[in-house]
Amino acid sequence: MAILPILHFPDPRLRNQAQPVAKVDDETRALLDDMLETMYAAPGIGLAAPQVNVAKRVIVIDISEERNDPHYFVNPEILTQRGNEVFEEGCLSVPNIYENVERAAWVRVQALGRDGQPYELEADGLLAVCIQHEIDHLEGKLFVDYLSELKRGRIRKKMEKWRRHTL
Ligand code: GNR
Ligand code: NI
Repeated sequence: MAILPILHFPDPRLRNQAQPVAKVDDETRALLDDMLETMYAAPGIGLAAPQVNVAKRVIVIDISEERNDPHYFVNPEILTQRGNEVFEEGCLSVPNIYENVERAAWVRVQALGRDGQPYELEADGLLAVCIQHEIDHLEGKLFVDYLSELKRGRIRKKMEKWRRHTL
């Protein structure tokens, strides 16, 4: 197990399209385990592989208070979505920034689990938000892309300043 370094906006590597995983093997499971450890340490409620510089369609999520209910998503696809809901989002790749984003209120998602078996999951509330946020990362999309050009520019400036002070 290992804690992996997280890329930060505006790193261009966050903009790459992630590639499907051909087979859930021991290497994939090692990635899932490292991502989960990295997410818990951050701490965050979700993490997508591109955030740790791995261009694969792999996501981990745990929205539980107790941090003992991990969800693993390999090659996730949203099958159905319904409704709209605004939620204040943050992102481990855009630290200290929180902004409202509108997404589907309910999703049905299909993915492979840690064992490589396909499964489906229905989600609303925070889990639905998080699934959509993480799948966006696989497309090279960040929550700041839903904001105005002006806001995104301000966030980019803040991030560059934060980087100079903390890294
Ligand atoms: O830890 C996280 N919290 C969060 C809060 C509201 C909406 C989305 C998220 S995901 C984020 C972790 C992260 O950046 N995942 O990509
Ligand atoms: Ni994120």
